[in-house]
Amino acid sequence: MDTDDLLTVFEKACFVRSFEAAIARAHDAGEVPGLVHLSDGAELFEAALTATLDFNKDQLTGSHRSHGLALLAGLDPLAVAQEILGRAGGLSEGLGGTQHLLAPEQGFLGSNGIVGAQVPLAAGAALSAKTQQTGGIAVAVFGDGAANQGAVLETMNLATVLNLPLLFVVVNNGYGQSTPAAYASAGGGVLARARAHGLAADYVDGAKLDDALEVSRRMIRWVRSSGNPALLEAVVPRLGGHYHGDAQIYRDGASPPDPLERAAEQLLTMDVPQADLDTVRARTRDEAEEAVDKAAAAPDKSDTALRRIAMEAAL
Ligand SMILES: Cc1ncc(C[n+]2csc(CCOP(=O)(O)OP(=O)(O)O)c2C)c(N)n1
Repeated sequence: MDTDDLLTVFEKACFVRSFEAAIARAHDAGEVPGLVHLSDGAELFEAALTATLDFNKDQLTGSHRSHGLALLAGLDPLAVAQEILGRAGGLSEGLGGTQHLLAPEQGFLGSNGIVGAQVPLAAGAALSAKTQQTGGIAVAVFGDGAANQGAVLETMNLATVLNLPLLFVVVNNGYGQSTPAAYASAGGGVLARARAHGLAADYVDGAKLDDALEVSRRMIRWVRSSGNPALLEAVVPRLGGHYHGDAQIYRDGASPPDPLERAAEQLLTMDVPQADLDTVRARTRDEAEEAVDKAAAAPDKSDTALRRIAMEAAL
């Protein structure tokens, strides 16, 4: 595996981690309407997955936990931050917010607050790519909880029946909110269910840098060349709560290893100097913080602000 490719994935994942840390601080300061769901632990896998996509012709959809995917699709971090903070200049002028990030013209068909709803939308994009022969594919990223949704299972069926170039990606972080994945899923797990629907299906340890990149590449290339659907289950740790501020009383004290730390260790063994890793971390932190600070300075367009204006007008 090429060291530069792995380092690029590491850098993108570090950027997402720093960006969301800055979003969490903005949330603590009361700058973000609603709850924010951070991708702590999934950044590395999601950076590897998206590295192989071509956002000129592919379309990506994600769940309520998709700040990282929006950034990794190449959207302007300032516009993403402005959207999350409900500010002018956001992707949807601040009216969508954290769970409704959207830029289909840039290959990001959107994140979605309805668990599982992004999956049939991706099937539509895959059908469009197939019909118009663009060579593009669609990728739907969703959680282990969403894997139990009827719409997701129906989409597996439809994708096989229609031979859609659609990659289902289950980011299994072990929990659906506070419910352990193992408790909530019947039928031998999501891989068995996918195969029962006729999909090619594979698993990857999403906390391992080289595996994450290699398996993502293989699956994406296969979907693109065959035009058929497939499912990839990536197991990742959920390093934080379901949402930022979740007290997590349903979890025991053991904290899983951080994939970014593991990736840094691997890169060191590949003779990447410690100083380079430090530079990557510092650069991504500065860039991420600059975007979120700038966003906070933009005019508030969220419905919190609109409600406040309406209430003031009524007084
Ligand atoms: C249709 C629907 N049902 C329930 C909810 C409430 N809800 C929000 S996130 C969530 C858990 C989703 O778990 P998972 O799909 O594993 O994603 P994760 O949060 O772990 O990323 C639930 C039940 C919702 N938003 N939409």
